Amino acid sequence: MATTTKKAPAKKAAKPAAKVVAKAAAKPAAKNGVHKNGTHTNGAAKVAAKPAGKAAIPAKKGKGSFSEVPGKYCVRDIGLAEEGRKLIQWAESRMPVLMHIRDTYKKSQPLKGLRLAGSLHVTKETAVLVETFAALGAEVSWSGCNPLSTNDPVAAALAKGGISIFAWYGNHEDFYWCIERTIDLKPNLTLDDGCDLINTVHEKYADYARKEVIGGTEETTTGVQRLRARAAAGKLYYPVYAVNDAITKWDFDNVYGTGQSTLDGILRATSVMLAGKTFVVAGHGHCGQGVAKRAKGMGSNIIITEVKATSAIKGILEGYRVMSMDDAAKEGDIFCTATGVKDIIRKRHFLSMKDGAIVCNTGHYDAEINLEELASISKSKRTIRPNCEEYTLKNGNKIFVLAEGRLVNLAAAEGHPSEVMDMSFSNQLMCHLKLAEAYKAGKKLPNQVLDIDESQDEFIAETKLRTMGMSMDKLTKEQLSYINDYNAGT
Ligand code: RBV
Repeated sequence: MATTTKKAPAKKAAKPAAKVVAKAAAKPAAKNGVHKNGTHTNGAAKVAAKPAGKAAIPAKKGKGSFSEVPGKYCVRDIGLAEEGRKLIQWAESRMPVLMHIRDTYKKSQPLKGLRLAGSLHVTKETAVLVETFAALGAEVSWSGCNPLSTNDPVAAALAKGGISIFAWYGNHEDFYWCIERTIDLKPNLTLDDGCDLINTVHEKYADYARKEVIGGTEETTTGVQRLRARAAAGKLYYPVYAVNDAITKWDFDNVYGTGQSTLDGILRATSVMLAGKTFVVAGHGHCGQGVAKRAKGMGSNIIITEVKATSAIKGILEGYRVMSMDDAAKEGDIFCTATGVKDIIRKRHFLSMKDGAIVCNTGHYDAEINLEELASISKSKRTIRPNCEEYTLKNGNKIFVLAEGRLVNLAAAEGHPSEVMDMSFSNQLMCHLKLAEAYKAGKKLPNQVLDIDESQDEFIAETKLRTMGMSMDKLTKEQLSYINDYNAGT
């Protein structure tokens, strides 16, 4: 396969770009406390380097039984650890790039002395990332980034393996409690998926964010949008890499990962036949493109709704129909939102839908389908099967909502496959290596949303290809000078 990029391909990159030299210990622990008895101390008091003691931790609201060691972990059932360990091993065997980086750096311990808090879906793939951070020397604390996306066995395995983790499936009441517990570790690196951790650190512990946090990363489109808004308002207090915007993330994870895992979620929650159905995809960005492609592959007839003309044209040229949601609402059998915008499906749409329509969302937040308005026009609601709720409208029609309108691919299935998360999470890891490297070299990065270097994408893509056993062509000297020759013509 020939490469036709503008630039010559990078030299064989056997090592990731970041050259982090391990030091015995980084800076001493934070002087300005994040917490003292659960409140921000505004830098006045000296606080312990360890997480707050049992007495200082506020009570959870969540009911049911937990396995908990205060200040260390809170998961649903530590007894599930063995089951979770097998899932993690399964993912490891399908994430060769991440494992390669782990092997490359585990001796030099580039993250030693650093404390990293993460808020990202607790899946088997995430566990491989978390354990890689720990293998490279970081002290890690973790929480989920969605109430319905934690895999309890995986969370148990991480806890049993010594990771400080606060996460369980169905965590509606204590979502921010868990994030706060990860901040108890006094992180100097943060890793987000959707900005909930960054927002908490910035809004509640601004002084701490300014003084003690070296930098962070953000995994997803919605989170990057929020970060850019924060930076534009002058309210971003430390540098954050937009991992989502790496080519090796969003051209693959967002398209193929979302495409497959969203259909997986819909099928696990409904088991409906997709062939012959009219499948409405709201939003034809990277995620929507993935969903539409895969639904078409299963025989559905696709309708796209869009606000952006170029994305709408892409839909038309794929052979789909494009129309407003007002029109699509009357035709669809299955609706999936992938926009990152709120109120995509609302009352008037539900009222014009067919009896039996299925509605779900694969955007990061649960704001895309207005369930309050659906409830207001319904006379009853019941659960049909896991992640599938039937609303009976006052007009007698039934509408089925999957996974409470939350990310259907993570709530009703297992998120994206390991093979694609391999590249996304390698980007995460490499960005943190860069943050650590800059910090240890005494270099201050700007408090901005930072782009991903081309060399990082090239390294990850080339390593991925190699692990897939693929070969590539290389431009010859003559080809290189040909493509750079402005005089070459017919
Ligand atoms: N996502 N993670 C997984 N299996 O761990 N699956 C999906 C997993 C991430 C994905 O990168 C996307 O940007 C984000 O979830 C949306 O919250």
